[in-house]
Amino acid sequence: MATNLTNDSAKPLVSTDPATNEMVVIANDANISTVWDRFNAQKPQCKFGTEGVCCKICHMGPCRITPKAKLGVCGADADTIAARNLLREIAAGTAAHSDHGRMLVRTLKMVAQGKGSDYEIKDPKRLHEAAELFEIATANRTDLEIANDLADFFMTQFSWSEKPNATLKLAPEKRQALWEKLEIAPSGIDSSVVELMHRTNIGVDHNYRHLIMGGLKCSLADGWVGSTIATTVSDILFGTPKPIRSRVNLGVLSEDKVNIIVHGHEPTLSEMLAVASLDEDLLTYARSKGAAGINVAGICCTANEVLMRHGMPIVGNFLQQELAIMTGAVEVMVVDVQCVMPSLAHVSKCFHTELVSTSEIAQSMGAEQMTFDADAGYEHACRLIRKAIDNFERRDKSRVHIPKESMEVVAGFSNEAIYHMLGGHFRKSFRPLNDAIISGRIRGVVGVVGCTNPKIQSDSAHVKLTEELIKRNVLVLQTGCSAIACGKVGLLTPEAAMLKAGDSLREVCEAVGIPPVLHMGSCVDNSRILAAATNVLLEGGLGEDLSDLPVAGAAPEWMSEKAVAIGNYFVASGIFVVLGHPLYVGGSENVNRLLTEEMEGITGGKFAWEPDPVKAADLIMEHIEKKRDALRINVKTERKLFDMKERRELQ
Ligand code: NFS
Repeated sequence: MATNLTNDSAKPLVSTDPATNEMVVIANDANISTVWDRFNAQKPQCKFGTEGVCCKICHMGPCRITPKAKLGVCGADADTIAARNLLREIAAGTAAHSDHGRMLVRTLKMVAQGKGSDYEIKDPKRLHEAAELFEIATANRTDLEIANDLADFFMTQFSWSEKPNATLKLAPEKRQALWEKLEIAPSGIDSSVVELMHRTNIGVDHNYRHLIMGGLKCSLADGWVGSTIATTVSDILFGTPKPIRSRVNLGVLSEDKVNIIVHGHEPTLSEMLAVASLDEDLLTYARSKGAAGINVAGICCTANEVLMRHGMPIVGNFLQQELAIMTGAVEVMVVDVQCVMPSLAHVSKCFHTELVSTSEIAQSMGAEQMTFDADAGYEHACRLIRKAIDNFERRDKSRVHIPKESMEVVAGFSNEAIYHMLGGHFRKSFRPLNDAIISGRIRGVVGVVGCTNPKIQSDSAHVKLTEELIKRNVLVLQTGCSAIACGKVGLLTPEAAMLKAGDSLREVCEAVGIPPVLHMGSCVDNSRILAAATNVLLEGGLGEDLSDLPVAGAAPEWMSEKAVAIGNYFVASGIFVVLGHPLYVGGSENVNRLLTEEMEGITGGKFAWEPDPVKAADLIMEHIEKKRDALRINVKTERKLFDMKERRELQ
């Protein structure tokens, strides 16, 4: 039952995206509840939870810290409780990204063993580069032999080892040394997650500082290990992304084609669906049922994966998943893991949409379970498409309502693609970018990433912050739902973004041939942002460690535990991170101070909480200019105003 709906004129709009707002009205009229209704029904949200001082780690509780009861039953204070709660979020986020990575390694292994014949090594160059990096023999060996060893090697990165994780060596040497000195270099992904679960158990680690450092260690196992592995293996199996054009927003759904939405995170099945949607037999079958074709489009990070590699359109970001079904034009929604709302089953029952759950570890009540078998990936994809075609006849045309909005985007800026665009095709080089940063034409580089969240007007902060940054001559790197938000307003078309960029950023972008906002992929692809920062550093002239760089990260509308892990691995990597709303640590002054102030003296990175995107941009610029000053690249030159004669001479 829909209650307290927004989008009547008296209430603020739920989003800055007109397509989203339009669909919320449709939901209201149809009396179908949305994420915003449920959010309103939850108000006021629990203050103890928000402040991180509710503890239910043991069954003497639950305990809540108040001015009257400053200790939990066991004696834990607000610092211990807030830190422990944060660590458990980091563990969950790390587990999610890394298990996604593990699934991909399993697929790589399968391919290497000659099973899963529908998959192949799409990017042998990336395979060889990765193998050489990790000292796997390549000479006189087939790609499959190399892939087999690489898969085995990646698998070893999950369990505990006496040595730090091998992929940490992708970080700058000085950073690796700092991690070792701080004793936060992880030595296994699974073991790091287990260690956090152990340390936060009743009666184990009680020192909030020690706990937080433990959290950073686990987060590094996410960013520099699990997510890095996920990105690398995806590139090897499915191809390293190159710039590609497509469209984004609900308007990409088709009135006359069979619409199939892929939603979730693992690209293994969606890759096959993208390929199978071009199958002539299936297209003929679709036509025989009165459809004009087959339209596969995505939501959340699966969308980013198939966008970057196949140019498949994106239906929307996290908060648009229910609305997509409410268009009445979706035959099948295929879901796997992460960011899939349990409410989808209910919404799909109100329409003809079939919700199909495909992961062996994730089921939805009310969804049909068709567990994906990568060994027969293509056949599985064909079965799903046939199911969608059969369902097309059940579509009630009178209930179809597809908003017209869809925007052109260019995505697919992997580091390899950026190298290529910077002219470093023959010699890998980030030189033009570094020169632009050193000369001040580009002030710095900022990753704007993360989710959408009903606590914030959807898309508004992503778009505003990105616009503010490019206006101030900052190059923006994007992933996840943030990239989708900016895509919807045209910020991912180089042409439109150029118009909004500051003069000197625009000139550089035009000269080197990159747009001012670069879509780098899904959320596990935040590992690409770490790699980009490392590439800039290695190119020289901008310091010796990531913490020296004029860079920052921001997640203005985040909501997931995965975002918590990401924020922490950026901070552990020496990067300043601005979140649009705080982590659940406000109830502990000490933990809050450690994360937002003292951490800068420890890792070189720290957090700030700032809901106002313009103020967030101010904070980021202040940080960037501080770093530029420290690098002594902020040589102040008198600004000279030229008269016409001088201008002509210049030209
Ligand atoms: Ni990231 Fe990608 Fe989106 Fe947030 Fe969810 S889809 S993994 S967690 S909501 S950005």
